[in-house]
Amino acid sequence: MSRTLMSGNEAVARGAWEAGAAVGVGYPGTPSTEVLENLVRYEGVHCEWAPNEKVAAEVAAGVSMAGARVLVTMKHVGLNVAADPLFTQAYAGVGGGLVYLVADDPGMHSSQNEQDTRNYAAAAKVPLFEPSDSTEALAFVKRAFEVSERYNIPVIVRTTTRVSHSKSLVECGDREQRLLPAYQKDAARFVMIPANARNRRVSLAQRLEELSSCVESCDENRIELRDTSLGVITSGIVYQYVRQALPEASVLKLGMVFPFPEKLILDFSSKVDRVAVIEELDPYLRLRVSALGVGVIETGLPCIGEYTPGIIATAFGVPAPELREPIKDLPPRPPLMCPGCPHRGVFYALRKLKAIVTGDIGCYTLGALPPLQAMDSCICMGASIGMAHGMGLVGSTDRPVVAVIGDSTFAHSGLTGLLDMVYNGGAGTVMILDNRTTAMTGHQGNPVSGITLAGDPAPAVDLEALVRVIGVASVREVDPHDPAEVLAVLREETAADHLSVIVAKAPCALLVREKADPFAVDEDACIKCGRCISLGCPAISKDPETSRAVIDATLCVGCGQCVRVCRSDAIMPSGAACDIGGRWS
Ligand SMILES: Cc1ncc(C[n+]2csc(CCOP(=O)(O)OP(=O)(O)O)c2C)c(N)n1
Repeated sequence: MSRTLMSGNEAVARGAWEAGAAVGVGYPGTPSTEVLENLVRYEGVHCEWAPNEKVAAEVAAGVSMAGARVLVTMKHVGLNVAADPLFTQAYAGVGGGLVYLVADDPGMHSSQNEQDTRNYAAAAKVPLFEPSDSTEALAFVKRAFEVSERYNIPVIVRTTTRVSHSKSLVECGDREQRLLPAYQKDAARFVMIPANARNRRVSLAQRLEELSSCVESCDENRIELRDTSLGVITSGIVYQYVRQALPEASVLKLGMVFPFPEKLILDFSSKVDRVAVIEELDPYLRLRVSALGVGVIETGLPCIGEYTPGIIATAFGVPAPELREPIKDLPPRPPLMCPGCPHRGVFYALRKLKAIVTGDIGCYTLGALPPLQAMDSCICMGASIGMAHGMGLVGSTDRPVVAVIGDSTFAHSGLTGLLDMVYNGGAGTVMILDNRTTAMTGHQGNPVSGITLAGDPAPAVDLEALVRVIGVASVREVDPHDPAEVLAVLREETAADHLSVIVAKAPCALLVREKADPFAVDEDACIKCGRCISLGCPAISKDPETSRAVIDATLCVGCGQCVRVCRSDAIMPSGAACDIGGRWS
């Protein structure tokens, strides 16, 4: 046994390894991404990225059916994608233990919505554990594997951003050695035709009944009696906040929140004068506690966003615990595309085209922000193509409609949208921004990038060949660092009456190790038109005295986009004449 400082994500990975998991599979998404990136470093466990969460859950279902333990990871919105296999897997049950690590993001630090995965556990009828720190993250994952096998059911471990990314001490143990049983067909369990599913539905009810007694006495749910004038029912990271804000209060700390421990709630409530329920996001616990007839005091705490110990203390009219305050008056740092980002040239051209852009999720979503502001929608991964098709069906605008999607997002859920357009005769324009990586979540490999999670080479899907073979009429490739070329091709394709895919191909600027020579502005030649500045490159600014453009040589990576959009040939490397092609006319 050794004690180590670990983040919640590192501890989840350690827990899966110690539990003897044979496979880890998932799709990246903050705050869950580092789980697999850590698990892959351990001996004896195979880890891989799937193109999306549904596929990840299905791979996990196969591993489990083959008798081995498996961890499947995703962020909260990923469970929307994986919900289909999860709900029916609960009926079928498991072979080897099957644990879903689902990371919620209260406050939407890096997500398109706030979702409370506890509701999914209740809806899919699968047990859910909620660790409040790294120690519990490790322990609960191991316990989740035991529960999964003992009760023959997939289990969710739900973390939130603060648990995933905060560090605390954990006790590391050894890896459980597990033998792989010989495969035995059990079609009545795994073939979910209605006749079998009806039986499994009854079986699921029985398994939940057995689990109901487990939650009443499990170690993960515990009563901490202190001053009995106030009893707080809580779970997850909020337990830590409650301990800081209300150190005297008695607490019922729930580590397993589905099935719901009704007897334990009633027992705790009978021991305290007043009951408060404190939880982030949805009133998951509060509604269930109230339904038992327990009077719950009004705290006025919101169901939106993240809590802090201070927010809880204020709600209870007690002094906020002394914590380090965030530094005030820091200069605002809005998210920006990096210098040399290939997405910038694409959005510059789309803005010039005055296109309606149905966007998608990735670094390129920053094209929605000033100064480019060239995106009209971003709903969920893969939505761009279906939305462009939908707009085309109504035909309410003369402006060209262009769907813009990244390579990882296209592999995740864009291909089916494109199939829909081909199938239904959609005549629109789709741009796939192929920067060879899943940049937004930290450069994970994907089916287009040619690299596996373990860092090994993989076949890289030929996007042009792929879209051609499914029936896209026109397939073009452009250099996104050449906005004039992008605009010219966009003009041609949006004017044509056919379905086209334009692949903008250039690696993510952060993957280009060799920085090209920086560019500089010739002060005499600059006519202060502001075109280069409207690219929104962090390396270019306006000199407050002369209003001329200035390039910060320490930031410039020499991508040449500004050279190409300059009206007066004022941008060049080291003062020399620049022979870069593709100038904007
Ligand atoms: C269902 C779902 N899963 C995961 C995520 C997290 N996520 C957001 S964008 C993205 C992929 C971005 O990669 P890509 O499309 O290649 O664009 P890039 O960032 O490289 O420009 C991921 C994994 C999410 N928002 N929704």
